[in-house]
Amino acid sequence: MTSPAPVFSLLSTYVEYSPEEMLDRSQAFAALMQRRRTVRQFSDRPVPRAVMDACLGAAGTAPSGANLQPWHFVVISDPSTKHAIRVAAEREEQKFYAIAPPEWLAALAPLGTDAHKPYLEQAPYLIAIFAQRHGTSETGGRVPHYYVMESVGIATGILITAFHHAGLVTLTHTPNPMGFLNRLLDRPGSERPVMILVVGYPAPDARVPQITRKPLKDIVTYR
Ligand code: IYR
Repeated sequence: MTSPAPVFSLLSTYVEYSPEEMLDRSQAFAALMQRRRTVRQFSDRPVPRAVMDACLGAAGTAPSGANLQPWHFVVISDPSTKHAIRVAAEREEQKFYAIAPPEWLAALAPLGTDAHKPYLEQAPYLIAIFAQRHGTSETGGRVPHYYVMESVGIATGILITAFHHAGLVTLTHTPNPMGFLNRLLDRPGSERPVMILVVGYPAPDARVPQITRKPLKDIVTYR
């Protein structure tokens, strides 16, 4: 198999900051991220489609295995599709909460979650995130993908960050199992549903659990 020679151009998009500015920027960004909270009570206020496009465009810049970009985002605003997703997700979640191991339920207890998922209908947008296990060539053949879950995880992290930066809130929701998303959203079996990202404004009275983040010393080792 012959591969085309790589084509390079000069790195023209890089911007260097002075050490002071670099410190300012990194600290301001860390402070911005410290304000991010996962929210489970959403307003039904609409969110402009152009904001969705911009945040999804940011997610699409994620690095990926061999730059094959093995992700697909289905953005759902249609009320009947949201309703169908809520019904299917709550059905799975009722089973999950009934049979989940006690230690799993104990770990979840501080978050106050249950099988009731009204936000799946209240929030203006749900994004079903799919990982493409393989791609398809123009002739219908299978194109292998590499580091699929890592790539989709990075893209999802950028997406969550982009929404937070834009002034919206998100919830990473993972009904288990999620195969119903392929059926409801007409996605092929080669795509694995990874999660539903719920996006919108918080409800005016939204409450979040009092939880803490590990300090740097517990998550970082310099050597
Ligand atoms: N998927 C369920 C349970 C759940 C599991 C974990 I791990 C969480 O961090 C949160 C919830 C639900 O969405 O309720």
